[in-house]
Amino acid sequence: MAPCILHVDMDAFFASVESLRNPRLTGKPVAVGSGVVASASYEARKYGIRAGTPLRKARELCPALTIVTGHAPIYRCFSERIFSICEEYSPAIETFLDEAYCDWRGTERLYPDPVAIAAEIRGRVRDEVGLTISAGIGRNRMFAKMASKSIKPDGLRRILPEEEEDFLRDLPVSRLPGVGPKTEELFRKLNIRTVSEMRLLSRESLQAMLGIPGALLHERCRGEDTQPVSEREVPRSIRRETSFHSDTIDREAIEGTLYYLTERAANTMRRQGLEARHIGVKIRYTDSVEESATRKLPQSTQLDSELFELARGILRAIHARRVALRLVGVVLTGFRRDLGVRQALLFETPDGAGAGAGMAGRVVSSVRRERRLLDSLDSIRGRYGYSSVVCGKSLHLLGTVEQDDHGFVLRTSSLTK
Ligand code: DCP
Ligand code: CA
Repeated sequence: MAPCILHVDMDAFFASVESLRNPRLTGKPVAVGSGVVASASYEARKYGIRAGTPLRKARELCPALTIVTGHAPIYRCFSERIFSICEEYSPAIETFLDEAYCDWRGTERLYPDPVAIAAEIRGRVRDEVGLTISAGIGRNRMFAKMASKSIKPDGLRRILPEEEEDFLRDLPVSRLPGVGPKTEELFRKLNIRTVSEMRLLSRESLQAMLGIPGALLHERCRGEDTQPVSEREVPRSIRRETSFHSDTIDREAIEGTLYYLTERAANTMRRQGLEARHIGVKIRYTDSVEESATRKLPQSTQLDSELFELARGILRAIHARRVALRLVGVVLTGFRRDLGVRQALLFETPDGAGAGAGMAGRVVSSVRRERRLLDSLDSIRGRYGYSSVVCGKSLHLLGTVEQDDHGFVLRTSSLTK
């Protein structure tokens, strides 16, 4: 099963929504922002107006420019509608402000032609929401994102594995995700302009130049990408859901699946160095009735146990009818970068008493212990496949649900990544 990632990105997002709300703006130069431009219509970009351009400068560049103050809650409604269309085709999806990554690995039988599905999603977004999006398909997140960026606006492009090298070789370094203006300038001083020139630098020298992002760039200029595309990207949500092999009312099976999905979502979250504040659960009954609810954790966490405890509470509260379930799903939201525990771990001494252990005592050290356990689980799973360790409530799935290297073979197969 070759990985297949779809990246969708809304075109001139804020500006396009404003044109939709006020059709007199359609086709005109429009900028949304206060102080500086946050989003510029493609017509405004012809005048050199970009995100970050001070509004005063933008007015000079284009006296006919219409400037609109932003309406964040309205933009959120639009992106949610677009994401929910994407979700119909892709059970594993990570969303950001106006972009989403859909992991299609394992959906080959369902969708043999990814380009046709991406075209269908684009068509539905245009017809049902009224906005244009650009879509890119690739073997990993980086290629998917570069594909969509390269075909903007209102485009669709797939980069096949055999086309990757031609795509990358002569690409200016600035087009590689993770290379901003400052990094580009550094490379220019070294006379490095293209991706293949960047490959001449060893991992060590890239790391010495740029720190951790240097190691990422060492991968990316070779077409590999094991990390989130850019530091700026903190997902809005990470969701994992699946239908059951057959509709079920068996509590062990349902909670076992919920545990497994929670673990998978949390594993993805930890790989991105994040912790979540909210967790939501969704169920769908045999008769297609859906229920969902979200709850807030007392504090952000990365721990499977804390997330699952709350998720199970939500499940028990919303699964009120004695009717079999067809689907269960979990969603993590309210992310922030994981600083606390990581810092505590850094200062830890071998006997387990770290900086601050005296103050917060037992709680901190048990959080640390679980976090350390999860770190080793994550790394074993990274190396030997997800199924190398089965824990917690997922044990209930053993023997009833088939497993492969990627994990339990769920009915919605793209989840088994
Ligand atoms: N945004 C912002 N400030 C920035 C950059 C972006 O507030 N410096 C907001 C406004 C954008 C939205 O985020 O509409 C998405 O950012 P993009 O970089 O994707 O820009 P657009 O969607 O506007 O344009 P594009 O068609 O290039 O994706
Ligand atoms: Ca965009």
